[in-house]
Amino acid sequence: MHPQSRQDYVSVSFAGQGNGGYNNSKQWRRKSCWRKWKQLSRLQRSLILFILVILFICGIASYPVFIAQLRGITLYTLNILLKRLFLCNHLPQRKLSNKRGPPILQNRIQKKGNTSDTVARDKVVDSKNGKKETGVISTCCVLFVPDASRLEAVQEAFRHAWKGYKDFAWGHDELRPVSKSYNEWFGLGLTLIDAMDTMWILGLKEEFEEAKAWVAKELTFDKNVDVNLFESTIRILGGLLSTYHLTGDIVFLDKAKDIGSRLMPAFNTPSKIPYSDVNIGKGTAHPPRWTSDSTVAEVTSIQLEFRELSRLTQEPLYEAVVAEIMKQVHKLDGKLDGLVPMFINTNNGQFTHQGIYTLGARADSYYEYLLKQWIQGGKKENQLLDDYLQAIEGVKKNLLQKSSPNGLIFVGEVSHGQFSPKMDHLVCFLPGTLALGAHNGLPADHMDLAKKLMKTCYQMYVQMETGLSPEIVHFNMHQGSTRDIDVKLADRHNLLRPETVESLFYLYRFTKDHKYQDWGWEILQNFNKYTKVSSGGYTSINNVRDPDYPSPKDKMESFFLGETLKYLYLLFSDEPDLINLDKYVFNTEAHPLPIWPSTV
Ligand code: DMJ
Repeated sequence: MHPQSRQDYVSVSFAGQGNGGYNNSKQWRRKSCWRKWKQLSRLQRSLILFILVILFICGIASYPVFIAQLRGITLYTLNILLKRLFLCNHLPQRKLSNKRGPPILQNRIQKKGNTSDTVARDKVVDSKNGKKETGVISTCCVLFVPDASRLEAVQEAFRHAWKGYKDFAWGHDELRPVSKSYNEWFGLGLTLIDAMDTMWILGLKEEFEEAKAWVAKELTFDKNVDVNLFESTIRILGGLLSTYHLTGDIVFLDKAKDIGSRLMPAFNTPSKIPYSDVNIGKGTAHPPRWTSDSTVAEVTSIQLEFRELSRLTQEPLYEAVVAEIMKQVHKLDGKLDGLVPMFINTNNGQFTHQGIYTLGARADSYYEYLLKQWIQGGKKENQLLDDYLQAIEGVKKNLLQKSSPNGLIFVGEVSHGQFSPKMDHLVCFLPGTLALGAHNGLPADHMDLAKKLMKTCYQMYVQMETGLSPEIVHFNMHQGSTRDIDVKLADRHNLLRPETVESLFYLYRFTKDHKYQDWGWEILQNFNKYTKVSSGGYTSINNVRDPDYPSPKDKMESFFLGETLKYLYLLFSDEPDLINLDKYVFNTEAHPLPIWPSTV
């Protein structure tokens, strides 16, 4: 702990002191109070002031009209004041004034600040040569003042995204916000279904009702279309099941049963490892045209949804087909200390293209679903837990490294025995998953690692000119590097992905460390700054390194509404029962499914 410096105190003065002349008892009492106050120790005075300020805030917070007028500015100012008064031991290192506040304040502050950056970020300024170097600064321990404006900012972002979808892409899969049109992938209203439970969680009743009416009246799966088994399971089946659980409305369960049964032909393969694609109208399935392989993450990340469908329908077949995959993968040769290759053959059930091990694309959610199935089933399925624990040891042994110069811990890849310091943004699901495991009784060092990786994922945003992460980064490991993170030209895009804010949500839930909320707040502001399209919607961008022209890709992925905004809202909420993590487990598309009640 650093001693508090003088500048961290606010001097309080009282009018009328020492004027003398009055001698009534009121005066005397006032003087005697003042004498008593002065006799108190500094700590006692601070404590009393602290309590008074808290009472003041509670008073304001319970007065809705007042709060509505002062929201954003008052709470922000009080927050800073409180932090300065009591808890900011690292304050001198950190430019608090550049970090927080509603946009209106943020703009003012940035104009005053000495940085030309348009985005608030943690930077170390080397005062000797005046050069800016990016680095990691310990974050100030903050006192949290409930900030309703952050929750409202997420609702506002959702409404803006929804407006674009409603105006230009209603009932279609994805919004193309720049061209004010839409993109069809499966032709099943993907964005709308993915977003239903988000609207419910955000309390957007009107929007929810109009979407529900569409599901009830317009949504049909009786269509001659090829859908990807994994994507339609996590987004459509998962979305319908979770919305059913949150609302109790049977229409969602009926639709879930319908799509679930139409996906079943995918499992009719020689090996029982499912094909990637199903025609839900014809009842046929097939692998991609160029191969008979399926992706390992895809076939091992449909289990939460099919298991839940079995539980709800009392039809064991759904669970049986996905359990068979886990059983086979558990026994397969070709793993590296519990780490799996990226492809599996649907004819012989063996891993193919062996030798590449990653926690990124094509393998990521295999690890996530080992842990989450174990949690969903009441922590009884030891094989799933063993595979998860072994895999995390495999990550530590083979994939974990430190960057130079700032020593960021990152998860790289192994390709045919060679380590590559490449990390996908997708890997940023891992801090959250590790934290969830630790919360469920797994080793405490999983939480330590979660925190380190969380910092790295945040740095993947902070160190970019837009404050938004690219799709893939490469870490520098050699001594003498001047920066930790490099981005290749082809990897500079941002698809509005959720993984970092997802992990921030878990880390905040379990640690209550407000820096995670502040990090998420910065990210939301940068999404607003660089990806918001004025006529409605948000767009993926091609270049996170060019704040002047991030180059819109003209596509709003359904997971921006299904996951990114949902996790941001939950991150800013201090209500542990808003999706209680001891009662629900999120599927890999952020759709909460119930943890099964114990039958013992
Ligand atoms: C989502 O569809 C899911 O989170 C999936 O697990 C990974 N890819 C996207 C989001 O990035």
